[in-house]
Amino acid sequence: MGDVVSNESLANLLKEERRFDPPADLAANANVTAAAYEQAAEDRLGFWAEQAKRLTWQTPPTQTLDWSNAPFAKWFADGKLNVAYNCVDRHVENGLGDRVAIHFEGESGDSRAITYAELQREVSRAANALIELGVHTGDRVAIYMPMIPETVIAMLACARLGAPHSLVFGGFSAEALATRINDADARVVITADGGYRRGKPSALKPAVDEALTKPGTENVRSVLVVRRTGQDLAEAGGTWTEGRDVWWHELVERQSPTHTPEAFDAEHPLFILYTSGTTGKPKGILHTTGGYLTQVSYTHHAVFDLKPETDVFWCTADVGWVTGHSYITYGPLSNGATEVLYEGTPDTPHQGRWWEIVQKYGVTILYTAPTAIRACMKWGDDIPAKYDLSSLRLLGSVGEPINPEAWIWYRKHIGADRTPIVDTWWQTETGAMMLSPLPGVTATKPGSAQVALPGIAATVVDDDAREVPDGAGGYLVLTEPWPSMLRTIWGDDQRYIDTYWSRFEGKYFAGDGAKKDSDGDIWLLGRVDDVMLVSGHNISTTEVESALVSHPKVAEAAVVGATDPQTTQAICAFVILRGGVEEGAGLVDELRAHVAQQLGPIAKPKRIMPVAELPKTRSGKIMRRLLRDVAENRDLGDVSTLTDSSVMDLIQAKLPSTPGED
Ligand code: 6R9
Repeated sequence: MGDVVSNESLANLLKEERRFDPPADLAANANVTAAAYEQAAEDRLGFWAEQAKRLTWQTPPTQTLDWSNAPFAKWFADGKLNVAYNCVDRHVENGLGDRVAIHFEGESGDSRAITYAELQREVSRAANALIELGVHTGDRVAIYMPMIPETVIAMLACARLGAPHSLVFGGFSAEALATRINDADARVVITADGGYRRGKPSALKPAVDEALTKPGTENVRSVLVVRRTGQDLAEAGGTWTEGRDVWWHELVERQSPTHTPEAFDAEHPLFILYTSGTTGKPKGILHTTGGYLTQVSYTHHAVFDLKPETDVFWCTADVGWVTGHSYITYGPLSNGATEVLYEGTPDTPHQGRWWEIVQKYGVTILYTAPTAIRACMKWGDDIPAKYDLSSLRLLGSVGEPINPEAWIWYRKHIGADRTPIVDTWWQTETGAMMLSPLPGVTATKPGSAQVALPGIAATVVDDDAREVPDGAGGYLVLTEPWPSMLRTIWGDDQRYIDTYWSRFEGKYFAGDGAKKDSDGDIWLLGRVDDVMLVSGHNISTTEVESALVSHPKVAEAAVVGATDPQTTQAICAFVILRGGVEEGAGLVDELRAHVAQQLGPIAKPKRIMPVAELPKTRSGKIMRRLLRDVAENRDLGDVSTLTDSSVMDLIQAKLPSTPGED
C-alpha cells in the first residue's frame, strides 16, 4: 500500500482543495464543540465514562474499561441497564409520550405515526408475547423482516428481555437464513408474510419455511408472523405449521401493554449481526449492551447534532444492516428523536420518491449511502429540483468511500449548497461511527472522513505497523479499544483474534486501505483486497473510481485489476453514464485521458466499459470480485448475494464488442 502515495505522480491524487466551513449558526449552537477533542485527549476513559451518563442506568457503572484480557474488552462492566427502557420508557416518563418516534412510510404511500407512548405499549406487548412463546433472557431470536415498524418493535422487545436478536436482511435466501439460524442456535424466528418492494408484495414467510427444513434449525420452536401484505401464503409457496407458527396480530395484540423491564449487565449480549466475509462462513459479530448504547447514542447526538425537539431524522439504510441497527433503532430512539422509516426503494413508484418523503415530513437530517447518491446523479439533477428540500440542514454518508464529485453533487442538489456533509467511516464490527467530521467544528473536505471522533484512536500504518507520515498511505488501524467495539465473533474467539488483532500487534486491523493527506486528514481507499498492483505500483480502486466520477459524463464507476502479462494487473473500469449522456464514439478515450490527467498515466484504465448497472451487495457495496471475473473472462463466482443477478448478464452481454483496448 505504501506505494500509493510515495509515488510522486500519485501523491496528489485528487488533491482536494475545496473546504467547507461549518455554517455559523450551526457552529454557534452545536451539540459538540472542539472542546470534546481536548477532553477526550486528556482523559479518554473519563470522556467515555462521561458519555455513558447520557443513558439511564439502574446501577451506574464505577468501572470504565477492563482491557486485562485483551482483545476481549469489557466496558462499564459493573453497570446495569435495560436498552429498551433507554430507547422508549424513559422518554415517556420524561413527558415525551406524545412525541412521534417513528413516521412510517410504506412504499405504496400508506403511513403511520407512532408516538413514544405507543411504542412503549407495542414493545411491551411484543415482549409479553415473546415470554408466552417461552423466550428467556439469553435465548437468541432471529428476525427476518421487511422495513416496517414491527421490525424495530421486535428488536426492542428482544432487548427488553435480554434475548439477543440476530437480524437477517429480508433479501437473503432461505439458505443464508438457515446458516444464520443454525450458527446462533435461534429459538424463535420473527418474520412477516412479506413486504412491498418495487410496487409488488414480496414474500418472506416461504423462505422461513424452507430454512426450517434445513439441518441445524431444529431448535426453532416458534415462528411469529406479522401480516403486512395479506398475500396468500400457500400461493406464495409457503406453509403454515400449527403449533409452531403464530400470527403477530393474534398473539401480540392480546397481550398486556405493560411490561416491567429488567436491568442487565452492561456486557450482556444485545445482538449478533452477520457480516459476509469474502471467504468462508459469515462472521457473527457480537455486540453487547452498555458500551454499544453509549457510543451509538453519543455519535448520533454529536455527528448529527441532533436537536430532538425539532429535528426529523431519516436514515435510509435497511434495518437489517448495522447502519439500521445503530442509526434507525438504537441511536435515534435512545436520544428521543423523531425519525422516518421507509419501506421501499428510492425509485418506486418514481425517481423522486425520497425527495417527496423529505418534503412530506420536513426531514432535517438525512443519512444515506454513496451508492444511492450516485444513482440520483444518474437519474438527473432535475428530479430533486422538483421538491422542497429546504428543511434539510445536515447530510450524512456511510458505507463506501464517497467520491468527491458525488459529495459535491449531494451538497449542491440535495443540500442547496448550504448543508454540511458528514462522511462517517465505521463497520459492523465497530458498532458505531469512528471517523467523521463534526458538523459544528470541522471544515469538511469532499471525499474524506477526515478525523477520528473524540475518544477514538485511529491512524494509518505501513506493512511494518509503523505510523505513516502525513501525505502517505497504508492501512487504517484502531489503536485503542472503544465502547461499541465487537466483543468477539459468536462462538469463535480464535477467529476474532485472527481476523482483527493479528495483522498488527495490539492494533485492530479494519481491512481498509487509507492515506493521510498533508493536513493529517484520513481518506479511505477501499478494502485492501481491492487494491491493484500495476507495474509495481499499488493503486487504489477508490481513487481511480473517483477520477472517473469527476468527469461530467460519469455517474458511477467500479474499477478492478485484471491479471495482465505485462503489468501484473491492468486497470479495468466499468462506468455508468449520467442521465442523458450517449455512449458515442470517443467517449472511452476521453475518459481514459481524463483519468491520466487527474491521477497520472500509470492510473489510466486499460479498458473502460460503459454499463447500465453495477453488481452490488444488498447493502449497496460494489462487488468487485464479480467484475474481476468478467474482466478476466472467468466463470462468475457466487452471485447469490447480489441485489439483482441479471445485472451480470447485461454486463457480460456487452463484452465482445468492448472498445478501448490498447
Ligand atoms: C457501516 C458499514 C464496513 C466497510 C468498511 C469500509 C466501508 C463504510 C465508509 C466506508 C469509506 C466511509 N465504509 N463507511 N468506506 N468511507 N464513510 O458500512 O458497515 O457494512 O460492515 O461495512 O464499509 O470498507 O470497512 P459494514
